[in-house]
Amino acid sequence: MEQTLFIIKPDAVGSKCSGRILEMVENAGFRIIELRMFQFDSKTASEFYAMHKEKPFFNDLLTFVTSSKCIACVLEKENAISDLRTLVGETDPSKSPPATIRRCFGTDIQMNAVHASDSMENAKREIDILFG
Ligand code: FUP
Repeated sequence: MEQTLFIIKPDAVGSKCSGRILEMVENAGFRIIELRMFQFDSKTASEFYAMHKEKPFFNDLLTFVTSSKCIACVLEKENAISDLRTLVGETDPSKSPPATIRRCFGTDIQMNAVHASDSMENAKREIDILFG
């Protein structure tokens, strides 16, 4: 069964939306097979977001994701990676379709509530960083 990595980011944990977000995930057919609350340190966040390290938003992104606790889950489902990206929506919450997690709980392109792996390769890499 396909697995993907899902993170509820500091904005959504801080605004007490974690329960409602996990309810949406389970109602969409995903099984939570691992779950942990953690806080990114700079080194782990840099490794996790390494593909963005030349981007202008990289430093702000690191400051945000390391600011307080996150909840990370390994989710399992057939077609988990693609189906979770659909449930999550676009990077910018205001451009996300209604009933997507980011449209419901995101604030802006940085504080967009959640992370979902975008490929099988990244799912494996990200699960290894946070659960390996
Ligand atoms: P996504 O796959 O939708 O999470 O988006 P990206 O991989 O493109 O970006 C990863 C994270 O970088 C986003 F969740 C938020 C942050 N980001 C910004 O802060 N500003 C931007 O312009 C783009 C992304």
